[in-house]
Amino acid sequence: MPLQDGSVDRITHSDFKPGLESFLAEVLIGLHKPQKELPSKYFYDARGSQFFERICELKEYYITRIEASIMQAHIREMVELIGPQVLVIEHGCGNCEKVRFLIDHLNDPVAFIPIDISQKQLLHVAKELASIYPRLQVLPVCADYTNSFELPIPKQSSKRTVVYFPGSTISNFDPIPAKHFLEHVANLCRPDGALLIGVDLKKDPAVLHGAYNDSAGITAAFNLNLLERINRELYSDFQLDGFQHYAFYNPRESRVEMHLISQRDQVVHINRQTISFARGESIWTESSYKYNLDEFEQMAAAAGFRVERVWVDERQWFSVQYLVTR
Ligand code: AVI
Repeated sequence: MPLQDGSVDRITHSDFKPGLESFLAEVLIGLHKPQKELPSKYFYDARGSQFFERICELKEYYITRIEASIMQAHIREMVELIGPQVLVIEHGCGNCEKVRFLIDHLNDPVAFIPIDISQKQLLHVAKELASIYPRLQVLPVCADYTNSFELPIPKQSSKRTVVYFPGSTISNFDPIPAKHFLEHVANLCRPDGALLIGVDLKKDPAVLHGAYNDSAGITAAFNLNLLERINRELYSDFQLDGFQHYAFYNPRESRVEMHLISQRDQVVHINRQTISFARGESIWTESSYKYNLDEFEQMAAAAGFRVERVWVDERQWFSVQYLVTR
C-alpha cells in the first residue's frame, strides 16, 4: 500500500499487523499455564514504549549507554567490515534512533527495511528517514517479527544484506527461539550476509538487580503497564494495586526474570473467562538472558553464523558483535 505523499516512490508499506485476536489468544494461553506467563513482546504499546525509553535513560540501566559508547568508539571499523551499497534490515526498529547512527556512517546504503509491530510510529519514522536520506529506499514492514512474513524486494540490488539487532533484544528470547531467530536471520541475509548485534554479558548479579529494580520504579511501571494494556485492549479487570513488580537474577538459567506477584487471592475476568490468582502467585512477564562470549558464539555457529569481530566495553558488561553467514 503506497503512502499518500511525495515520497511514494521510495516508501512502500507492507502490513502483516497481528490483530487483537492473537493478542487475546496469547494472553489466555499464557494465563492458563501452571506457571502463569505473558509474552514480553506485548510490553511495547505506546505507553510501554515510553516507559522503555525512560528505562534506557536510567543510571542503573547500563545497556543502552554502554552499547552507544561501543558503537561510537568502533563505528569506522564496523562500516569497513560491512562495506558499501548494502541493504539494512532492522527487526523491532522502534523509533529507529539507533539504526540512524549506523546509516549515517554507512557507505552509500541502498535500502532500509524497518520492521515493527507499531504501525503509527513505523510509518512516521519511515517518512522521516526517507526525507533525511533521499538516496535510500525505505520499505517499512508492519509485522510481529516473531512470526513469518515476506520481505519486500528493494528496487536497487545491494552488495550485501546486513541485519542490525541492537539493544540485546536477543536476550528476551528463550534459548531455542533465540537460535531459531538467528537461523531465520542467517537465511534472510545469505549469501555473504551479516548481522550486527548487541549482546548483554554476564556480570555481578548486584548490577543486574539494580538495572531491573530501578530506584525510580520505572521498570515496575513498565511491567505493570502490561496488565493495564490488557485491561484497555481486552476489557479485562486486573486491579493494578493487586500485583507487584518482582525481578531477580536466576544464575542457573543465566537470566533476569521479571514477574508480577499477586498481592492477594483474587480473580480476573478476560473475555468471559475467569482466572484465579493465589496470594503470592506470579505471572512471569519477561526473561533477559545474559551470555558469555563463548556461549553466544556456540549458539550463533549452530544457527549458521561465524563471529567475525566482537567489541566490548572495558568492564566487559556488554558486547556488539559482527557475525557473518557461513
Ligand atoms: C529490550 N530488552 C533487551 C530489555 C532487557 O533488558 O531485557 C527489556 C527490559 N526489561 C526490563 N528492562 C528492560
